[in-house]
Amino acid sequence: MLRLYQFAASPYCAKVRKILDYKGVAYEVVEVDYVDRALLLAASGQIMVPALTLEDGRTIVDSDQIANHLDELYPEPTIFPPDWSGIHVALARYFDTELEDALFRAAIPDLINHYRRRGPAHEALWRLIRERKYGSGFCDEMVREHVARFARVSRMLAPLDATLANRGFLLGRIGYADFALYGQLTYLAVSGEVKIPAELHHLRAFFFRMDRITASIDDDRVMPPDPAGTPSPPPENG
Ligand SMILES: N[C@@H](CCC(=O)N[C@@H](CS)C(=O)NCC(=O)O)C(=O)O
Repeated sequence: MLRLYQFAASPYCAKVRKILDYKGVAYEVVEVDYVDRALLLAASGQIMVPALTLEDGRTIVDSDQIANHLDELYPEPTIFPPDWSGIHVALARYFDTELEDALFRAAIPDLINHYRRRGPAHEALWRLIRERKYGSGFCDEMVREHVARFARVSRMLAPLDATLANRGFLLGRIGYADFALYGQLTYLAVSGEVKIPAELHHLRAFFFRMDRITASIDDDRVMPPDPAGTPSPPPENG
């Protein structure tokens, strides 16, 4: 069985989990302790997640690399629809960089609480790593600016909400960009409550639609109704 090393709050790990679910590949999750990454280091030779141990015993890292490997190893159903692969990759790159940066900043109060619940050493190390990267005082600054940071995220997400008004997935048929967007949106669910703004109801419906993907999706291609009562467009229309 495949083994996924993850941090529960990592958007890149959420992307990989959902791709595995979509492909119906069985896997087990190893929740890596933020302050003791010995198991991850032993398996992958480095200390970042996601890392995935394959059936042949190799462990691969980086969600893009993992996605490509999984599509080669388990080609059906593909996450790179023929002729649409390039645009999926380009969109996913934007979600995993620029959109990630904005969502991460908006999620900082919830991320601090997430790591605080795991203990003072977890919170302290998490903050230290962020402040080394973004400068001292960064985390508290993001907490103070939370309203503005959240408003910026809403503005960035609005065109995606509009895109999803008439289709189930970003480019019609489900593909890599949908998995990347879903992963990044999990930043807005770190607290357990889904905080995608209510006015972005197509995007909220998309999130729940992706959330419900299990190995059974490819068997019948039928989605259960969206929780908000929004009728689901057919999963494939393009
Ligand atoms: N480009 C990588 C990014 C992975 C990444 O940034 N992982 C974060 C968790 S979201 C991590 O392991 N950070 C190390 C740390 O927080 O110490 C990917 O797509 O997998």
